[in-house]
Amino acid sequence: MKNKIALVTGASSGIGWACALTLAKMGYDLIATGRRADRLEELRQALPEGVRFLPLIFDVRDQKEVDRLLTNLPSDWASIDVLVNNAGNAHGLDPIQTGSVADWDAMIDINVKGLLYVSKAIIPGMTQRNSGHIINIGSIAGKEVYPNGNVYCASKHAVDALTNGMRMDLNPFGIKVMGIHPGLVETEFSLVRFKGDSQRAGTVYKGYAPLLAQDIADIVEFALNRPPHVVLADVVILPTAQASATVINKKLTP
Ligand code: NDP
Ligand code: 8X3
Repeated sequence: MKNKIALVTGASSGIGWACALTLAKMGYDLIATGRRADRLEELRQALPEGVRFLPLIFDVRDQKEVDRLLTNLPSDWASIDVLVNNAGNAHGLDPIQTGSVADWDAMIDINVKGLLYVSKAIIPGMTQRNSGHIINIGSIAGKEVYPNGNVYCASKHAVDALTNGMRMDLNPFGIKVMGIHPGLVETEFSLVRFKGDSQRAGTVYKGYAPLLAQDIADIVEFALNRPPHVVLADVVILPTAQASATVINKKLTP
């Protein structure tokens, strides 16, 4: 029997990488996307032997390119069973009065519009087949707002709203739609947020045990292993040391 096919956006790093690897280990054929081709080649090397793998290099902001690549997949890749909308980042951590328009554009264009562009290309195949599972990676920042998080939080609130809206609209087709909303996960996220300042990025994860990207991939695996009548609609996952977006116990040693 033909393997199922999973597409993970932002698989070149962090949560997306861990999800991609986990899906491959679960036996899915894997489409992995990102802008960094070299990283996707590294991912290929890390996959179990024999996994069918299709790396696609594009910026999720480029709607024409997203559409061109994802609606013209080779026929043996076109029936996507699982879509993990993960690509995204925070850009900056500034009060609204001094925030950068370029950062705002990046977060809205990548985290919100990019997710929509990818979904728009993939959903028609799922509705045609009356099956599929969409997993949107939101954030605790999509459930709460924190100081200086303004536009990042808004973008992740949008992801939360879109996830719920997708679940409603796709309900007649039996398509499962899930949101996963992590707290602090140690990835390249803070390095991107602080524009390559590794010292500042490192402090975010000091003094407590943050989540690992694999913790999120484990939720994906659990969700996909539920029987057909069950969807995990909404999961918030935090490090034990984190009680909310702003309450983090940095004295709680693991
Ligand atoms: P990373 O920076 O490690 O990974 C981000 C991924 O997104 C990379 O693979 C990157 O690929 C991809 N990406 C970013 N911008 C674009 C773009 N314009 N076009 C295509 N791909 C893009 O961070 P995380 O793994 O932590 O982040 C993954 C998701 O998890 C994000 O949506 C983030 O908001 C969310 N999240 C993260 C948390 C954390 O604490 N780390 C907590 C809650 C949610 P490339 O650069 O190769 O394009
Ligand atoms: C990433 C988690 O708290 O840095 O979405 O916004 S947080």
